[in-house]
Amino acid sequence: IFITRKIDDAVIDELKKSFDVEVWDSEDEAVPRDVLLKQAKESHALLTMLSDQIDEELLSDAPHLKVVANMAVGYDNIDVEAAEKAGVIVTNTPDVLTDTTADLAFSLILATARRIPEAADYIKQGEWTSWSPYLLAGRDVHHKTLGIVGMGKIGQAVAKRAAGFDMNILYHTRSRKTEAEEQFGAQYKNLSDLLEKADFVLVLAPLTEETRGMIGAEQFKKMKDSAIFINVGRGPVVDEKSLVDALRNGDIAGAGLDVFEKEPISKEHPLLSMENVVAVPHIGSATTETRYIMMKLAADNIKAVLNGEKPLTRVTR
Ligand code: 8YV
Repeated sequence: IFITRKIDDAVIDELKKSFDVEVWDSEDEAVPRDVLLKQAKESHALLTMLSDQIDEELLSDAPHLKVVANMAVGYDNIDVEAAEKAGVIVTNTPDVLTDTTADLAFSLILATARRIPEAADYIKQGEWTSWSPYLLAGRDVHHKTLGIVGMGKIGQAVAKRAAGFDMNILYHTRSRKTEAEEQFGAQYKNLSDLLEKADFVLVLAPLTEETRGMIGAEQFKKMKDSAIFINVGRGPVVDEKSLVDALRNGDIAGAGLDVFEKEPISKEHPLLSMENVVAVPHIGSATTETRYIMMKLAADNIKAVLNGEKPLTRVTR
């Protein structure tokens, strides 16, 4: 088994009881491509991260490979069709990160609307020397309209949170989610209607051929100029240049971003110097509790496949 990042020792030790395990011994540096290719050639299983590209080139020269266990719910880094052809099982980590990621999405809504990072900075810089009525005045979240684009499990968990804030919830997704309609009063809308009506537009869609570039100049133009745009799905679902333009032109009021077209985003990127942007480095599922459960689930998937059992959370097309 090759693990492409240093993960929790307890998870590694558990695997070591039954298998030969090698770990790319870095917490913050992705495994270099040549090392990954070499390991794929020799391994029966790979425990991978979003930063590892599992493509045709790798899969065509991995004669022993049986399973790729991605430590993420998304798997846009993996060519699932090529894996299927190569007889390699792909697994992901759904469900275990749903609430954690929904918490982060809602935090970004609140942080952006109430200008929390700006306000925290203001006080730490010693700028709070007097009071004024509109000092760091933000926008209300409660009773506003939230439009969720991509209503999977995380979207529905955000809807639950939004209902607690008395928000009006709209959603757009591939198939109707009647449970969310019944439980949280969410209303299904076509994308255009949702964009026109929402005070907060939250993108949670996965990256697929259909969703790539789904939110661009035309979509930002449809949003209210008071709208706050949040992306906790995947960067390339949004045309980032159009997002920058929309923020510069005042087509929208602000943005809260956990994901970017290119990650890590460069320090010079215009989004990072905008006052009305709250940016965080893809930390949707990053709590110690949830990351441990994700590692464990990825390892358990590998264990199952190598023991000839059914994986717990297999990705199917
Ligand atoms: C990951 C994610 O943070 O699960 C996903 O699809 O985007 C995140 O949970 C992460 O990048 C770990 O690979």
